[in-house]
Amino acid sequence: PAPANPETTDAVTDVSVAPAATPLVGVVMGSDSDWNVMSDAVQVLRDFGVACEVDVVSAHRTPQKMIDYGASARERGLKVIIAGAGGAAHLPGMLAAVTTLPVVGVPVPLSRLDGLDSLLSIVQMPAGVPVATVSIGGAKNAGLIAIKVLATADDSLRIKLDEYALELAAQVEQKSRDLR
Ligand code: RP5
Repeated sequence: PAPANPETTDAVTDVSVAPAATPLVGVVMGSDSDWNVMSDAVQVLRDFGVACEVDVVSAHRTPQKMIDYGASARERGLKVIIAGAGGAAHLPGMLAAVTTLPVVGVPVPLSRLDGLDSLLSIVQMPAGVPVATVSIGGAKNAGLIAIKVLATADDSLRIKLDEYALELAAQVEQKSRDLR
């Protein structure tokens, strides 16, 4: 069974999604088994206070749901879609084919081939149908890309991103001091 709502499933109790606000980012994955990777995207969105929706949408097992999801995403108010899948990972590309929203693809590593199959399936899109592909398992960066897209029209998010960058730099400096 798919974790359509992360607040209601045991596997995802460590991440909650603000239910009240209109979701700006759709986080979808090909299987509930992708959640361990994709929860990183939801976590960073939550950390920045960005409302998102989470669903399992399979290009192969629920193709009509996938098309409906992509085709309705903009009118439902989403600004960015983050799509993760593993193996023959067609979900991000197929969503990109049916929406004008930016799609960020997350290659999910499976036990065989270590995610290289997922990466190549997602990154090798034909010209005209782009998917912004992050690294294998890079769901956190997918969330940050979505936040950066939203920040182009939201100064409060831009300020949070500036603070985030400062914090990253401070962490590096602290680790450097610890080494010395
Ligand atoms: C892909 O197949 C999913 O994105 C998942 O990464 C992979 C395996 O799915 P399960 O067999 O675990 O449901 O479509």
